[in-house]
Amino acid sequence: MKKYILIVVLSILTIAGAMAQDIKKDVEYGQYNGLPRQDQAMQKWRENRFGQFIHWGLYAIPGGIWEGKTYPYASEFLRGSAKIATSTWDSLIYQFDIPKYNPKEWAAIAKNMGVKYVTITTKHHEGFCLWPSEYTDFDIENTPYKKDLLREFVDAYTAVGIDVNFYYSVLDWHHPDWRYDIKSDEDRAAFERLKQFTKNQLVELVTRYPEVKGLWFDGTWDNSWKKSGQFSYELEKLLKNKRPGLIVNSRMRADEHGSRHFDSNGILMGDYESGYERRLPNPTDKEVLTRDWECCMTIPENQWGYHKDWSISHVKSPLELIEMLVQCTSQNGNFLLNFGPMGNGDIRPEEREVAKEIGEWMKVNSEAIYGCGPADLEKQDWGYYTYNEKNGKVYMTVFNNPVLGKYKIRLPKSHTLKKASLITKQVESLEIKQISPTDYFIIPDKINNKKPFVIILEIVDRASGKFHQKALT
Ligand code: FHN
Repeated sequence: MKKYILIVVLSILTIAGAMAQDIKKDVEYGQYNGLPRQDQAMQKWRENRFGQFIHWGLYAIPGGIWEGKTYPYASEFLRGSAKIATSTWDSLIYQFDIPKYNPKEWAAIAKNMGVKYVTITTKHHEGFCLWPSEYTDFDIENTPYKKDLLREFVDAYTAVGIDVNFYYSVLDWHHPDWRYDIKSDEDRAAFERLKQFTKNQLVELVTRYPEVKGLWFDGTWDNSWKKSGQFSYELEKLLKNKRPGLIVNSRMRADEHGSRHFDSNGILMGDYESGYERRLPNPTDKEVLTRDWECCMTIPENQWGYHKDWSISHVKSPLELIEMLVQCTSQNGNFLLNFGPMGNGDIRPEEREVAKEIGEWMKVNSEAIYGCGPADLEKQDWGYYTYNEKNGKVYMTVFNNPVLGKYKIRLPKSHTLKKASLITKQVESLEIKQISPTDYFIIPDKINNKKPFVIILEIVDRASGKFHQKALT
């Protein structure tokens, strides 16, 4: 008898649990424009695939070292790691002389690396503004440099055809009205002022620099911002009205219940997901294919701003970074690779080298990246498939060489592999052997593969003879 009672109770609990999952919360201040966005600006963002992130601020001056001591934690957090008083930190503004700052050279380095967009920190958590802001004195105008470095930056990158986006930290260690939480009327009043300041600065940015394509929000994880769901919704609306086509990341938003990135019903907010920081999805994760997303990545372990000592953590090689870029593309994501310019305005030699090597690879293989996305084919161990919807071609970028010396491809039965060729010799065909109704080997002749390389596949539907179409499987 007891057993039956237990079964009945468990069944009731299971049904109740399932019903609870179906219950939707009312969300008024969630997703603003409906996803996925298909307008031209968003399509361009998607096709770009590869971007450069730039973290530059006062933290570049000490570069992770304070009074002779090296602090291994992220250099842009040195103020906290070394327990430096706000007034001491803020006085670094008088040392922000940047004799080596050459935005045209920065843009040339980025262009040669193959990026199509850049995202620069206009204001990081320390509160220092790279542009002359009407709303604070803690800005470029009060440095020895004085000039609007952001204008020079926007002009240089725009001139070489790289889309410019602005990173903006809502969290502000300099501003007296910043609150981590709102626990009193005084907090509420202060944070209202901070919200007004934030709004003013953002409107100022999109007005002063009409070239800006997107805003990349950060420092939005504290309770104070999570309690500002309606405000961030209205801010998104205001900014998008001022600058049609503007693209914002999911970090900008919380809904009115305090849920970040995704609203209380699991719907993405902003225009793309920006939660992949220094990590990538599992390469076989299909869930990410359903949305736009971006991974931002550091070259060392966790340094965004300039740190003088890169020996304290693993520094990723260009090949590791290329693999991340390809993986992102294969899973419908963009890859944003970070650079931390030095306190004098120069780009450190290690970053120049990374940019050069990635650029050399991109010059040969970027056809497998730009405008590409997932291929809907079963992932194989040699690397990643990417697919260009416009030309119908599938690209396989090989990172791991099988000891068999041949690369396995698995297609749906409805399709057949018509041709395989190296991206570098597209007129010549590689040998193909079909080994089952679905499986093929591509047998390379001689491939000089010290670097990842790309094979282009022409896959056709047996019935129509047409190129590979999305949603094959
Ligand atoms: O704390 C920051 C960090 O310095 C850096 O700006 C990254 C970039 O995604 N965002 C924050 C941590 O999430």
